[in-house]
Amino acid sequence: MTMTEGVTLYPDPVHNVPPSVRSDGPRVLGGWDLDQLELQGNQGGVIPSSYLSWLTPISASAPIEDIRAVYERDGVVHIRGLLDREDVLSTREKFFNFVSRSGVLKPGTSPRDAIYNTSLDPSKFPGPSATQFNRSQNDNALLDYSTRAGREDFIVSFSDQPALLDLVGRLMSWKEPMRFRRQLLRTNIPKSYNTATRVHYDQMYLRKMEPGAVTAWIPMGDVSPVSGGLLYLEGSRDMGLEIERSFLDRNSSLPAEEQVSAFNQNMLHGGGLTKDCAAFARATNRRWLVGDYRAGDVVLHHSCMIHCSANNEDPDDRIRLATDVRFADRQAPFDDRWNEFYYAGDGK
Ligand SMILES: O=C(O)CCC(=O)C(=O)O
Ligand SMILES: [Fe+2]
Repeated sequence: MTMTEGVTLYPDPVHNVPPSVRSDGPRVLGGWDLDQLELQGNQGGVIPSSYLSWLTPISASAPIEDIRAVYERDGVVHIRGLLDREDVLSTREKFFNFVSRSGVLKPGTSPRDAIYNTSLDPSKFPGPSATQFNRSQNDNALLDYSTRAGREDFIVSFSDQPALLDLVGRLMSWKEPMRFRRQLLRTNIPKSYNTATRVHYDQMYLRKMEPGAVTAWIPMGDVSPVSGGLLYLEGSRDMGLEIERSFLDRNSSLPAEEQVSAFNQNMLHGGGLTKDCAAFARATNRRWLVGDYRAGDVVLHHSCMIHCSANNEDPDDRIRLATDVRFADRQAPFDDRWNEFYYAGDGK
């Protein structure tokens, strides 16, 4: 692997994990042309379009065997229309009503649209992942209200809806599927740079359990390919597994608490593998899978699947809202750190 400046010293996965590059599908989907997109992650500039491919959705009404086949092959499955669209949009509305005291919404616009007040400096509203270390410097009213919203019944019951738990349980054939209480609500402000979700896999935050938890990433509103949705590195679950095994080796001489931390001395400061999505694609010779997400969709990914988010370049200045909720089998050992409500700087 070529080390590019800005890419952290993650263990080199190339020797042991053969790339499983998909055959090229269509470049144009739903009117969006991959070769015209100028997607950027947190750092590293525009991702060359040769490193982009589509994440294609499967209908929620498909047989569970088909959904499982995609999940097992790809480490991620984008399920179209699992949740009631109107319910998702009304939860989005309730959320933005709740946080509107922070002043982020453009005056005179509706909380359901959640149009950003562009007279404010977008760098003032970093989301939860920017605050792991420097709570005081990243303090902002939007994050405070978002964190409080995460404990409100309208969010907890949204995440607890049976359709989600039921699907994950059937997908994984777990004895007793459970949802972790900790969940993040991520407001990605349009045209805010160096704040997108860095390149990571979730297992680094779940080190008290074996890999295999499932994350449901839920867009709470439509998230078009330019509106800051998640990008998944194709065929990267096994790469993530292998990288994690190397980290566990490196961590083995650290104190027990440090070993399970995603922020120990062996990790990139602030967590993750790198902020440079373009360099990571080049270094691993894989493409980022781009989704066209709609309210009602749910994306399920394996805890070692590598992902990041793109900047939000929504043409209407809509704030991207998404939540990530995680599931495991209560009958197997799980990481109990995840059963507490999230608060900014909780270090997980
Ligand atoms: O919404 C994001 O930007 C990040 C979400 C994420 O990393 C996850 O759901 O695991
Ligand atoms: Fe993640």
